[in-house]
Amino acid sequence: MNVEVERKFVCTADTMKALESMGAVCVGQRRFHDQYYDTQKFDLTLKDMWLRKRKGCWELKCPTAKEASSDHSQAAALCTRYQEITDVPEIHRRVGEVLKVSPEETQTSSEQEDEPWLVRCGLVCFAEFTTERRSFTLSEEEEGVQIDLDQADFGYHVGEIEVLVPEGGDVQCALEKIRKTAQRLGLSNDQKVEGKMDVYLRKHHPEHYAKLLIEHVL
Ligand code: V4E
Repeated sequence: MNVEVERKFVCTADTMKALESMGAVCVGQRRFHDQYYDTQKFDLTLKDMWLRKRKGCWELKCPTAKEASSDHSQAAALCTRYQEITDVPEIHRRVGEVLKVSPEETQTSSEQEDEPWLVRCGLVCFAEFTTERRSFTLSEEEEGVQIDLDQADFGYHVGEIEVLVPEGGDVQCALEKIRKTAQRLGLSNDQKVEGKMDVYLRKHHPEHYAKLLIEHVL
Protein backbone atom coordinates (compact mmCIF):
# COMPACT_ATOMS: atom_id res chain seq x y z
CA MET A 1 0.00 0.00 0.00
CA ASN A 2 1.54 3.28 -1.10
CA VAL A 3 1.37 6.64 0.60
CA GLU A 4 0.92 9.43 -1.90
CA VAL A 5 2.65 12.63 -0.84
CA GLU A 6 1.77 15.58 -3.00
CA ARG A 7 1.63 19.30 -3.37
CA LYS A 8 -0.77 21.12 -5.67
CA PHE A 9 0.30 24.28 -7.45
CA VAL A 10 -0.97 26.92 -9.84
CA CYS A 11 0.39 26.21 -13.30
CA THR A 12 1.43 29.28 -15.32
CA ALA A 13 3.46 29.96 -18.46
CA ASP A 14 6.46 30.35 -16.11
CA THR A 15 5.92 26.79 -14.83
CA MET A 16 6.22 25.47 -18.38
CA LYS A 17 9.46 27.42 -18.88
CA ALA A 18 10.81 26.15 -15.55
CA LEU A 19 9.93 22.55 -16.47
CA GLU A 20 11.82 22.94 -19.74
CA SER A 21 14.89 24.45 -18.09
CA MET A 22 14.89 21.66 -15.47
CA GLY A 23 15.01 19.12 -18.29
CA ALA A 24 11.67 17.61 -17.25
CA VAL A 25 10.58 14.86 -19.61
CA CYS A 26 6.95 14.51 -20.68
CA VAL A 27 6.19 10.83 -20.04
CA GLY A 28 2.62 10.84 -21.21
CA GLN A 29 -0.63 12.52 -21.86
CA ARG A 30 -3.89 10.80 -20.97
CA ARG A 31 -7.52 11.46 -20.35
CA PHE A 32 -9.51 9.77 -17.58
CA HIS A 33 -12.97 9.98 -16.11
CA ASP A 34 -13.36 9.85 -12.33
CA GLN A 35 -16.54 8.91 -10.49
CA TYR A 36 -16.55 9.60 -6.75
CA TYR A 37 -18.90 7.70 -4.43
CA ASP A 38 -20.29 8.38 -0.98
CA THR A 39 -23.50 7.86 1.00
CA GLN A 40 -26.32 10.43 0.81
CA LYS A 41 -25.07 11.76 4.15
CA PHE A 42 -21.45 11.91 2.93
CA ASP A 43 -20.19 9.57 5.68
CA LEU A 44 -16.93 8.79 3.86
CA THR A 45 -15.79 12.23 2.74
CA LEU A 46 -16.61 13.71 6.16
CA LYS A 47 -13.94 11.27 7.39
CA ASP A 48 -11.62 12.41 4.60
CA MET A 49 -12.05 9.11 2.73
CA TRP A 50 -12.31 9.42 -1.06
CA LEU A 51 -13.69 6.45 -2.97
CA ARG A 52 -13.49 6.63 -6.71
CA LYS A 53 -13.64 4.61 -9.88
CA ARG A 54 -11.08 5.52 -12.53
CA LYS A 55 -10.66 3.59 -15.77
CA GLY A 56 -12.80 0.77 -14.36
CA CYS A 57 -10.69 0.38 -11.20
CA TRP A 58 -11.64 1.21 -7.63
CA GLU A 59 -9.33 3.40 -5.54
CA LEU A 60 -9.71 4.61 -1.97
CA LYS A 61 -7.68 7.46 -0.52
CA CYS A 62 -7.54 7.59 3.28
CA PRO A 63 -5.60 9.85 5.62
CA THR A 64 -2.41 8.28 6.95
CA ALA A 65 -2.01 7.64 10.67
CA LYS A 66 -0.57 10.80 12.17
CA GLU A 67 3.13 10.14 12.63
CA ALA A 68 5.27 12.26 14.93
CA SER A 69 6.87 14.48 12.33
CA SER A 70 9.74 16.80 12.95
CA ASP A 71 8.92 18.73 9.81
CA HIS A 72 6.58 21.57 10.74
CA SER A 73 7.77 23.77 7.88
CA GLN A 74 5.40 25.74 5.71
CA ALA A 75 6.60 23.69 2.71
CA ALA A 76 5.57 20.44 4.45
CA ALA A 77 2.23 21.96 5.47
CA LEU A 78 1.45 22.55 1.79
CA CYS A 79 1.69 18.81 1.12
CA THR A 80 -0.99 16.19 1.63
CA ARG A 81 -0.40 12.54 2.47
CA TYR A 82 -2.92 9.84 1.73
CA GLN A 83 -2.86 6.08 1.73
CA GLU A 84 -3.80 4.80 -1.70
CA ILE A 85 -5.72 1.54 -1.55
CA THR A 86 -6.46 -0.34 -4.76
CA ASP A 87 -7.05 -3.84 -3.36
CA VAL A 88 -10.83 -4.31 -3.69
CA PRO A 89 -11.40 -6.57 -0.62
CA GLU A 90 -9.40 -4.07 1.47
CA ILE A 91 -11.48 -1.19 0.07
CA HIS A 92 -14.67 -3.11 0.99
CA ARG A 93 -13.31 -3.74 4.50
CA ARG A 94 -12.35 -0.08 5.12
CA VAL A 95 -15.59 1.29 3.70
CA GLY A 96 -17.63 -1.32 5.63
CA GLU A 97 -15.87 -0.34 8.86
CA VAL A 98 -16.87 3.32 8.48
CA LEU A 99 -20.40 2.62 7.28
CA LYS A 100 -20.88 -0.15 9.87
CA VAL A 101 -21.76 -2.69 7.22
CA SER A 102 -20.57 -6.16 8.29
CA PRO A 103 -17.88 -7.93 6.24
CA GLU A 104 -20.41 -10.64 5.24
CA GLU A 105 -22.64 -7.94 3.82
CA THR A 106 -19.84 -6.21 1.93
CA GLN A 107 -18.52 -9.43 0.40
CA THR A 108 -19.28 -9.78 -3.28
CA SER A 109 -19.49 -12.97 -5.26
CA SER A 110 -17.40 -11.38 -7.95
CA GLU A 111 -15.15 -8.34 -7.90
CA GLN A 112 -16.73 -7.37 -11.21
CA GLU A 113 -20.11 -6.91 -9.54
CA ASP A 114 -20.07 -3.42 -8.10
CA GLU A 115 -23.77 -2.78 -8.05
CA PRO A 116 -24.82 -5.08 -5.14
CA TRP A 117 -21.98 -3.74 -3.00
CA LEU A 118 -22.85 -0.11 -3.76
CA VAL A 119 -26.52 -0.74 -2.96
CA ARG A 120 -25.77 -2.59 0.32
CA CYS A 121 -23.52 0.26 1.44
CA GLY A 122 -25.88 2.99 0.19
CA LEU A 123 -23.17 4.44 -2.03
CA VAL A 124 -24.04 6.78 -4.88
CA CYS A 125 -21.94 8.78 -7.31
CA PHE A 126 -21.75 12.39 -6.11
CA ALA A 127 -19.08 13.76 -8.44
CA GLU A 128 -17.78 12.92 -11.86
CA PHE A 129 -15.51 14.69 -14.23
CA THR A 130 -12.92 14.10 -16.93
CA THR A 131 -9.30 15.18 -16.64
CA GLU A 132 -6.73 15.68 -19.35
CA ARG A 133 -3.32 15.05 -17.73
CA ARG A 134 0.25 15.65 -18.91
CA SER A 135 2.87 13.94 -16.75
CA PHE A 136 6.54 14.83 -16.41
CA THR A 137 9.47 13.23 -14.63
CA LEU A 138 12.77 14.80 -13.59
CA SER A 139 16.35 13.66 -13.93
CA GLU A 140 18.03 11.33 -11.42
CA GLU A 141 18.49 14.17 -8.89
CA GLU A 142 14.82 14.04 -7.98
CA GLU A 143 14.14 10.38 -8.62
CA GLY A 144 10.55 9.30 -8.05
CA VAL A 145 9.10 12.79 -8.44
CA GLN A 146 6.25 13.11 -10.90
CA ILE A 147 4.73 16.39 -11.99
CA ASP A 148 1.19 16.28 -13.36
CA LEU A 149 -0.54 19.13 -15.14
CA ASP A 150 -4.31 18.59 -15.04
CA GLN A 151 -7.07 20.26 -17.01
CA ALA A 152 -10.50 19.27 -15.66
CA ASP A 153 -13.56 19.46 -17.91
CA PHE A 154 -15.26 21.93 -15.53
CA GLY A 155 -12.61 24.53 -16.31
CA TYR A 156 -10.02 24.09 -13.58
CA HIS A 157 -6.33 23.84 -14.34
CA VAL A 158 -3.97 22.65 -11.59
CA GLY A 159 -0.52 21.12 -11.21
CA GLU A 160 0.73 18.60 -8.68
CA ILE A 161 4.14 17.41 -7.57
CA GLU A 162 3.82 13.84 -6.37
CA VAL A 163 5.99 11.19 -4.76
CA LEU A 164 4.74 7.68 -4.01
CA VAL A 165 6.19 6.20 -0.84
CA PRO A 166 5.92 2.43 -0.37
CA GLU A 167 4.61 1.15 2.99
CA GLY A 168 7.12 1.95 5.73
CA GLY A 169 9.10 4.20 3.35
CA ASP A 170 10.63 7.57 4.07
CA VAL A 171 7.94 10.26 4.01
CA GLN A 172 10.42 12.95 5.13
CA CYS A 173 12.57 12.22 2.10
CA ALA A 174 9.50 12.58 -0.14
CA LEU A 175 8.63 15.92 1.49
CA GLU A 176 12.17 17.13 0.90
CA LYS A 177 12.08 16.11 -2.78
CA ILE A 178 8.79 17.96 -3.20
CA ARG A 179 10.18 21.04 -1.43
CA LYS A 180 13.22 21.11 -3.72
CA THR A 181 11.12 20.58 -6.84
CA ALA A 182 8.73 23.36 -5.82
CA GLN A 183 11.70 25.66 -5.31
CA ARG A 184 13.10 24.82 -8.74
CA LEU A 185 9.68 25.51 -10.25
CA GLY A 186 9.75 28.91 -8.59
CA LEU A 187 6.64 28.26 -6.46
CA SER A 188 6.04 30.41 -3.43
CA ASN A 189 5.39 28.79 -0.09
CA ASP A 190 2.60 31.02 1.07
CA GLN A 191 -0.47 29.59 -0.56
CA LYS A 192 -2.29 26.26 -0.35
CA VAL A 193 -3.75 25.50 -3.76
CA GLU A 194 -7.16 23.91 -4.20
CA GLY A 195 -7.54 20.48 -5.73
CA LYS A 196 -10.07 19.63 -8.44
CA MET A 197 -12.52 18.29 -5.87
CA ASP A 198 -12.58 21.57 -3.87
CA VAL A 199 -13.60 23.48 -6.96
CA TYR A 200 -16.10 20.82 -8.07
CA LEU A 201 -17.82 20.59 -4.67
CA ARG A 202 -18.02 24.34 -4.21
CA LYS A 203 -19.91 24.51 -7.49
CA HIS A 204 -22.05 21.35 -7.32
CA HIS A 205 -22.47 20.62 -3.57
CA PRO A 206 -21.94 23.96 -1.79
CA GLU A 207 -23.53 22.82 1.49
CA HIS A 208 -21.33 19.75 1.72
CA TYR A 209 -18.31 21.80 0.72
CA ALA A 210 -19.03 24.21 3.61
CA LYS A 211 -19.31 21.25 6.02
CA LEU A 212 -15.97 19.84 4.86
CA LEU A 213 -14.37 23.21 5.53
CA ILE A 214 -15.91 23.38 9.02
CA GLU A 215 -14.65 19.83 9.73
CA HIS A 216 -11.19 20.82 8.39
CA VAL A 217 -11.28 18.04 5.79
CA LEU A 218 -10.61 20.53 2.99
C1 V4E B 1 -7.51 13.17 -1.27
C2 V4E B 1 -8.60 14.03 -1.74
C3 V4E B 1 -9.37 13.73 -2.81
C4 V4E B 1 -9.27 12.58 -3.71
C5 V4E B 1 -8.61 13.02 -4.97
O1 V4E B 1 -7.30 13.33 -4.66
P1 V4E B 1 -6.44 14.22 -5.66
O2 V4E B 1 -5.02 14.09 -5.29
O3 V4E B 1 -6.98 15.59 -5.69
O4 V4E B 1 -6.74 13.48 -7.05
P2 V4E B 1 -6.08 13.73 -8.44
O5 V4E B 1 -6.97 13.14 -9.46
O6 V4E B 1 -5.77 15.19 -8.61
O7 V4E B 1 -4.66 13.05 -8.41
P3 V4E B 1 -4.21 11.51 -8.44
O8 V4E B 1 -5.03 10.77 -7.44
O9 V4E B 1 -4.38 11.01 -9.84
O10 V4E B 1 -2.76 11.57 -8.03
S1 V4E B 1 -10.52 14.91 -3.07
C6 V4E B 1 -9.99 15.79 -1.74
N1 V4E B 1 -8.96 15.21 -1.15
C7 V4E B 1 -8.35 15.84 -0.03
C8 V4E B 1 -7.41 16.93 -0.47
C9 V4E B 1 -7.05 17.93 0.41
N2 V4E B 1 -7.49 17.93 1.67
N3 V4E B 1 -6.23 18.94 0.03
C10 V4E B 1 -5.74 18.96 -1.22
C11 V4E B 1 -4.85 20.08 -1.66
N4 V4E B 1 -6.06 18.00 -2.11
C12 V4E B 1 -6.88 17.00 -1.75
